[in-house]
Amino acid sequence: MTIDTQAVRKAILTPVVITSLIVGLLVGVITFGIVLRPDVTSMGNSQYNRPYPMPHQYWATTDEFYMFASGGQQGGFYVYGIPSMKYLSEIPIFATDQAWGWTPENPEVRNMFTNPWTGEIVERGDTHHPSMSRTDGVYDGRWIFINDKMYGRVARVGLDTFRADEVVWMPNITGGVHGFSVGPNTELAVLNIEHEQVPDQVIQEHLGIEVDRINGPYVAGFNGIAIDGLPGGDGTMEVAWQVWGPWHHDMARIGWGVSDGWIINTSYNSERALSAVPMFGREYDYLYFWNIASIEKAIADGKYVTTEQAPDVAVISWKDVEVYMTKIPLNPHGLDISPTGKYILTSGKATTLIVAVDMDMVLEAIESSDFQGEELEVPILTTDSVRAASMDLGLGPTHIEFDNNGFAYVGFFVDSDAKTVPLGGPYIEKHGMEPWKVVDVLPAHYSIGHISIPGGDSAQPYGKYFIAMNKLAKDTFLPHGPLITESHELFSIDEQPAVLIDQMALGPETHYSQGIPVSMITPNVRGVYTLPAETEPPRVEYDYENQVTDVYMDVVRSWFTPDMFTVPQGWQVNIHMTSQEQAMDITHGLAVDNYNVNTSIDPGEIKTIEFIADKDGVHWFYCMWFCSELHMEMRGRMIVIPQDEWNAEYEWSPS
Ligand code: RUQ
Ligand code: CUA
Ligand code: CA
Repeated sequence: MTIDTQAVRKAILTPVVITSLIVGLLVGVITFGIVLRPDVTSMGNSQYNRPYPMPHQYWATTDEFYMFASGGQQGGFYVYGIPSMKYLSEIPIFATDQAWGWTPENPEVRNMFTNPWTGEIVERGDTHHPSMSRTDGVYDGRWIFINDKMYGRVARVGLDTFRADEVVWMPNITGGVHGFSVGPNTELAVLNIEHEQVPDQVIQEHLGIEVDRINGPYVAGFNGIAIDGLPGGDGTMEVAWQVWGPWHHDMARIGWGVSDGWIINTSYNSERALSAVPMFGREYDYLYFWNIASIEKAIADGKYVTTEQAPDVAVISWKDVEVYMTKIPLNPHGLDISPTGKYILTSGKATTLIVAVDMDMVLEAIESSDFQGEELEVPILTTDSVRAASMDLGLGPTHIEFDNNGFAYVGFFVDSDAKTVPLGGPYIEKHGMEPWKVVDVLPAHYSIGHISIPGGDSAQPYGKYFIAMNKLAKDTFLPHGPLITESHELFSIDEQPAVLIDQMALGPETHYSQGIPVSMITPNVRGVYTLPAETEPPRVEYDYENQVTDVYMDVVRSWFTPDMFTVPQGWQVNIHMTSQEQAMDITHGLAVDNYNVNTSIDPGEIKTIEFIADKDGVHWFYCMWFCSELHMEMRGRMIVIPQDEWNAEYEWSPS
C-alpha cells in the first residue's frame, strides 16, 4: 500500500488549521517575544555552522583529525575531533576511571597499576607527552604512547580499541620523568629523568659520583625503551638501558632525517641545583646530543652495570658514550625538531630568546672538533658554529611546532600568544620569505603551554590546523568554582594571518597533544569484539582449597546469567563475564552495591573482575549503563553467607 502524501497534506492543511496556526504564532510573538528571524537557518551562513540534528556519520564530512590530548592529572587521554572540537572519549591509563570502565577489579587493569617491584597498586598518574607510532618518521596510526611523569611509566594505547594495552615501569628511579619521544620507526623510545635521583650504590660507583642524600649533587639521565614496532611488530615495550650522568633532562627527542641516530635533550638545571632559585644560577643551560650507536656499542663492549632491581637493564655512564652539548638560553623548555630533522628549536623560559640549532652544523662541528671547552668531560660545541638563528620573540616561550609549509610556531605562556616564524635553509623554497622573522601572531586566551599541529612533530606535518592548549581559561566559560577548566583554541593556519575558529573547554590538564588524520584511524577502529564460536557456559564453581568462587556469567540485554550466586564470606570472587552482544554501542556494566566494584563490559568483550566477598548479606549487582528499555531490571544477587553458616547446600545450582 502506498500513501498519497499530497492528499494527506491537503486534508490536514485546511483553512481552519492555517488560520489557527497564524493566530497561535501571533499570540506567541506578543506573549513570549518570539522573534522570527528568517535570515538564520539551521545551516547558517558560515562554513563553521552545522546542521542539527547531525546526520548519520556526520563526522565524515566535518572532522579531519582525531586529537589525542594528554590529560595530565586526569591520568590518560582526552580525545576530540578537529575541526568540530567535539569531545569524543577519554582513554584512562594511570588512574581509575569507572566511566570508561577502567577499574582495578579487572586484573588486566590492576597489572598496569601494580608496581612490579613492590606490588603496590598505584591509581594516580600525570600524563605528559604522547608520541604516535611512526614509520620512516611519519605517523602510521598503530599506537600512541605516553609517559606518566609521576611514577616513571610509559603506556602503549592501541588506536583500534582506544585502550591501554601495556605499561612499563622504569627501574632504579623514584619517578619524576618528563620528556618522552618515540623514534622514527617505533623501534626505540626515550624517556628523560627530570627529577634528579640518589640511585643505588652500584650506579653511584659506576658513575664515580658519590651522592650525598641531603646535599647532592644528585644524578639523572634517561631511559631507552626498546619497542617491537617495526612493521609487523606487536608494539611490546621493554626497558633496554639507562644512561646516567651528572645532569637531569627535561624535554627529549629522537632525531630523524638530518638528526637521525641522535637523542637530543635539554636540561634546565645544568647548575645541578636542588631548589628553584639556584636552577636559574647561570645565564645558559645545555642542549645535549647523544649518539645512539655509541650507547649500543657501550653495551656490546660490556661497559655497563646492572642493579638488583633490574638485572636486565644496562646502566651506562655518560663517560662511556658519545655526547656533546651546546649552550642555549637559560632554563629551556621547548625542544622541537623541524620536519626534515635539520633544525632544533629551543627556548629559554626565563628569556625572550628562541634559538635554532642546525643539525648539519652540529655534525660538522663534531667532525672538526669545533669545541669551546668542556664540562664534566662533555665537549661544548661552539655556539656560533651550530646556531642558525637566535630570535628575540617574546616572553615566556614554551613549545614549538611545525607546519607543512616551512613555518615554525612558538607558544608563549606570558605573552599569551603564538608567533609564526619562517624557517631558513631548504625551507625558504617553500615559503619564499625572509627566515627567522615573525610573520604572524596568534592571540590565545590565555597562557599557552603546549601547541599542536597535526603531524607537527614528525617528518610529515599535515598542517591546516593549529591548537593552542591554554593553561588558563580565566573567564571564557560559565563560572564553575575556583577550579576552572582548561581551554583549547583552534586556529585555521591554511592562510596568514591565522584565523581563530573555535574555542573549547576541556578538563584538566593537557600537556602535549597529537592530531592524526581521521582516515588513518577510522578504518581500524573496533565497534565490537568478535565473540569466539564457543563461550564459557554460565555456571558457578567453588574451590574450597583456595577459597575462590568462580562465576561464569553471560551478559546480554537485559539480564545476567546467572543472576544469583552464593559465596562463603571472605572468599575471593572471580566473575568471568562474557558479553553476548554483537551490536555496536551496547556496553553493559556491573556494579555491586556496597562493594567498590564498578566496571563496564563492551559488546563481545570477555572480562574478569576479582574481589573479596568480605561483607555478608544479600548484595544486589546491577548494570549501570542504560542499555535497553529493561535496563533497570538488569540486576542480580550476590548472597554472601558467613563461613560458620555455610554448607554445600548453599552452593549455586543450575536449576
Ligand atoms: S610539558 S606544558 Cu611543557 Cu610536560 Cu607540560
Ligand atoms: Cu545492561 Cu543496563
Ligand atoms: Ca638553569
